[in-house]
Amino acid sequence: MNIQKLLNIKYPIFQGAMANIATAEFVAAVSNAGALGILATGSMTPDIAREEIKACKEKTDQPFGVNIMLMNPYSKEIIDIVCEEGVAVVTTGAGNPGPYIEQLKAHNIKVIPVIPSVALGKRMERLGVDAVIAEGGESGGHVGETTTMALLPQVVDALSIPVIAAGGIGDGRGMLAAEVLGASGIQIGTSLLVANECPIHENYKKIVLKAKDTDTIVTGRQANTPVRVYKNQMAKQYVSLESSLTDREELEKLTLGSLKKAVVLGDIKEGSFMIGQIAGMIKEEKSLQEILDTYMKDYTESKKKLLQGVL
Ligand code: TUI
Repeated sequence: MNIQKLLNIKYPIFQGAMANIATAEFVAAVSNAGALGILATGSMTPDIAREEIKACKEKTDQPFGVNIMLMNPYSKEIIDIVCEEGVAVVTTGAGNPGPYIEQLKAHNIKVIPVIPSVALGKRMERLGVDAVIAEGGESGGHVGETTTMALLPQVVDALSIPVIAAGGIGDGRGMLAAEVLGASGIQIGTSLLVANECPIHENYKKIVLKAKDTDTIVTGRQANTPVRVYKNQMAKQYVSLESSLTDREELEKLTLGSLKKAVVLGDIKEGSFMIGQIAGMIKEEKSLQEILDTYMKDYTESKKKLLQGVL
C-alpha cells in the first residue's frame, strides 16, 4: 500500500468521517497516531466547521482531512471555508462533488471522493481528483448497494488513480485482502468507535462490543437515503413503517435527532447507532494507537505468512 507518499502520512489508513463523532480532538488524535484523521462536517454549520478546522490545526502538526457530506445544506459554504483555511485533503460523501472539484484543486487541496460505483469513479477521475475511496455497503452510516469485495476490484480495474478501500475492513487480514484487490490504502470507522479517545456515549461503545455479524440493518432504502445502523427497536420500527407509510413526515419525526440521541445520550432504544458489519469482530476498548498499530502488525504478519505459504 502506498497512499502514504501522496499524503505524507505514516500509515495507509484513513479514519472514516463519522458525523457528530469525528470532531477536532478525535481527528487530531488519529493524525497524531499516524493515520489520516478526517473532520466530519456533515452536521456542522459553516461557523462551527471553521472553528473545528482551526482547532485541528492547533492540536496536530500532521496532515488531516475535512469531509464534506454533500447532503449537508451548508456544503458549499464549508467548501469555501476549507479553501480559505488551506487544509491538505478533502474527502466527500453522500453525493457527487463534481461542481466543487475545480475550486478545491485551484487551492492545491487533494480531493478524494467516496464513490459507491464504477460510473461515479470514472466521472471523478475525468474531473481530476487525486484518488477515490471505494466504499462498500458493509459500512456504517450512509451506504451504497455494492459490497466492498465486488466494488473494489471493479473500480481498481476501471481507474488509473489510487483507490482506498472502505467498508467491512475489521482487521489486518481485511487490510491485506483490500491490498490484494488493488487498494492503495484503507478507510476504517467502526473499529475506531471503541477507541478510548472516541467521544461517544459508553452505551454506543457497548453496542459495538456486543454486536454480532447480523446485528445491523439498512434504513431509508425507500427514500433513497440508505443508512446502516445497529438493529435496535427504532431501526426495526423505521424499516417496517417505510414499506407501509407513504407519509415521509411521520418517518422524519421518528428519526429526528436520532443520531445525537445515540452519540450524546446513548439512548439504546431510540438512537440511530451507525455501525458497520464488522462490529462483530470488535471485542475490546483500546487506545487509538493500539488499534492502528494492531491493524498494521496483523497486516504485515498476514502478508508474510501468505508469501511463505503458511496461510
Ligand atoms: O457519507 C457517508 N456516510 C455517512 S454520511 C452520514 S451523516 C447522515 N446522517 C443522517 C442521515 C444520512 C447521513 C453518515 N454516514 N459515506 C460515504 C458515501 N457516499 N457512501 C455512499 C456515498 C455516495 C452515494 C451516492 C457517494 C456518492 C453518491 O453519488 C450519487 C450521485 O449523485 O451520483
